[in-house]
This record gives sequence, C-alpha cells and structure tokens, in this order.
Amino acid sequence: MDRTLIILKPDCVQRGLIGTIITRFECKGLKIVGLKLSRITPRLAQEHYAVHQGKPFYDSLVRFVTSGPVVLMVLEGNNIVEVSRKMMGATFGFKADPGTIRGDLGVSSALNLIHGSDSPETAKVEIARFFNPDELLEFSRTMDSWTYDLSSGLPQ
Ligand code: D4T
Repeated sequence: MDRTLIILKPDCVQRGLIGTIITRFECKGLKIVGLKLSRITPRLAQEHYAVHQGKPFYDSLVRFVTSGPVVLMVLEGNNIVEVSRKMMGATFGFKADPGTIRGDLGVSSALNLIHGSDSPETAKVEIARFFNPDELLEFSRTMDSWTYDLSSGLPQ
C-alpha cells in the first residue's frame, strides 16, 4: 500500500495536539508504520523546503519548523497522499474548511500544525529524508479486513 510522510510541526507539539491529530488518522483507518519525536536540523529543513527557497516566507518557515520538537510519522493506506491531504485541509487554518485538521484546530496564517507529502513521488523522497528503513515496520492489524474490502486482493 501507499505511504506518506506526515510532520506534526512545533506548534502542534507545543499546543498539546499530538494525540488529537494522531487519533484522527487512526479513526480514519490509516496505519502508522513509523513514528518518532525529533528535532529537525536547519540543514534538513532547508532541504525539505528547497522548492520554496527565495520566496519571502522561506526563512521564517525554516525557523518555524526547527524551533522545537516535531513528530515525524509515516502513514500507510490506499491513496494515502490524497486522503491525508484532504484531512489536513487548505494550507492555513484561517482558510481551511471546518472538518479538516487545520480548519478545526488552527486559525493562523503562518503556523499550520502539520505537513503531508503532496505526491507519491515526493512521499518516497521525504520518507527517506527522515526515516531509516529499519524504523518502518511491516505488520498487519486484525482490523485491516474490516477497514478495506480485501476480497479482490486489492484494497477497496
Ligand atoms: P506543507 O508543505 O507544510 O504541507 O504545506 P502545504 O503543502 O499545504 O503548502 P505549501 O507547500 O504551499 O507551503 C509550504 C509551507 O510554507 C508555509 N507558507 C506557505 C508560508 O509560511 N507562507 C505562505 O505564503 C505559503 C504559501 C506553510 C507551509
């Protein structure tokens, strides 16, 4: 199944929302296959946000994601990038729809709680950036066959 990288950013950790957001992913049926509390180094933050280099918000963005601990997580599921980004909502809480993570839990136009990879290709690169292969676990859950219809061999 597909995988994506999720970062619970420093504002999420400082506001005590780690459990709330993880619960939303678990309730959706998504599988956590990697999870750790970490501090992103300036070098990794610059690499992660290289696509935004030169934009007016780049320096403050790098400062923000390196300003405190984050939770790094790899989620697994069918169409996981699309599903998780829909759950996250628009980039900033002040615009994100109610019912989404950012729409329900944030209001800022700078601090946006969470990052999720934006394509399956990006997800592969981002997962490798933050996780060693031995930190990602392969396992099945008893609930898997009640989360997806697995009768055709493909999860539906
Ligand atoms: P991330 O990458 O953090 O999951 O956010 P998005 O995918 O939803 O949004 P993005 O790539 O456009 O922006 C990345 C990151 O930059 C910050 N940002 C963005 C900012 O501080 N000011 C801005 O004007 C924009 C566009 C927030 C998220």
